[in-house]
Amino acid sequence: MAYFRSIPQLRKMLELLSRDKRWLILINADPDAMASAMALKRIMIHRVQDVSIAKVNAVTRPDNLAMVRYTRLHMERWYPGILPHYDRFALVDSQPHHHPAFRDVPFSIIIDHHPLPETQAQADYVEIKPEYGATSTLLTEYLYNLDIRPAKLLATALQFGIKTDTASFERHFYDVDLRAYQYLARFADHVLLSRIARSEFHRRWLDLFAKACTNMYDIGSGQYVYVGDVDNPDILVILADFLMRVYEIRWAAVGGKYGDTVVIIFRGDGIARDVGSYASQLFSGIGSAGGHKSMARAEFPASTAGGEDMELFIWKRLRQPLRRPKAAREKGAEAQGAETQAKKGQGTEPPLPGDSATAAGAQKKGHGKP
Ligand SMILES: [Mn+2]
Repeated sequence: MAYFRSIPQLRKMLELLSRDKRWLILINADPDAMASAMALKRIMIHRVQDVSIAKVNAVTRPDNLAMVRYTRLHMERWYPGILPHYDRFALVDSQPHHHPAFRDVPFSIIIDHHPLPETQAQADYVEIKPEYGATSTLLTEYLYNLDIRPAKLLATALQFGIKTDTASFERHFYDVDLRAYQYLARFADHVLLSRIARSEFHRRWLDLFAKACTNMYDIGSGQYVYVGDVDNPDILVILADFLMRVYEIRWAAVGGKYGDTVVIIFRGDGIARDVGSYASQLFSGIGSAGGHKSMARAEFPASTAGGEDMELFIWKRLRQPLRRPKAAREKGAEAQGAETQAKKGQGTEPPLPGDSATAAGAQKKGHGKP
């Protein structure tokens, strides 16, 4: 049984490749785009005079940087004057309307899996398959159809492309993505793949991890931490996700200041507390806040605290009494504990780390009372 569909129209793509032409593959660099570009370059390399890859964005995520480093991927940086250095252009994992830099490029090849726009892009060879979870899946089919056995680094890159775009097969994936992933496993380096996928943090973030781990305050069944100034609010998401990997932590609120804005990221198991309604009840009055049961975010101007210590300002707010949903009233759920604590806690300082037993005690006493 063949692994993949046969693609007779691929011949049309090969006809576009000639030995006297210099090709540039343009991408908006993410793992799927980078792996797809590597695969297309592999298809082109012995058929054209020269082929390069150029990215229109900077790669900053540590796992993506790890992919670039370990697969020894060389990419040019796009600049307005780059086009005259090449004769032909290809676009993978994007369509011309996705980025201003792509708009006026006369593409010969476009291969993508994002939804189709109303007017489809024009090129000599276009294949856009929204029913694929990753462009890497498409390119794996191309390699298979062309009898090109992917080398170790290319196979690993393609696997990482599929893994990323399908969130490790937790969303938007199809049979063909699984088949491609499975096929690539024969050629890929599993140790390298997990090294890339697990390169999740930058070294400069470790100070914030240290701060987060040593400055946590118990709030009912959850944890609150404020890390101060951050150069990108994404680190707050990473910290909150990290805390949720600790068995004892049922929900977490991680706050930080980004410029003049205070951002608080909420993460939870979706059971102990609906963090979406929690965030929205406590913070929508002073900024924007909301989310769903297990993920939420609040943002407000730092000036709202009126000069009060921000860590304390947020802590007080997190302990304010909540309007309790009916279901929670019936169950005598956590909101009650929070109310009891808030009354007791008024005017007091946040408990020091290690002082958590007191808060937990208050929480326990709160349970079961009418
Ligand atoms: Mn993609």
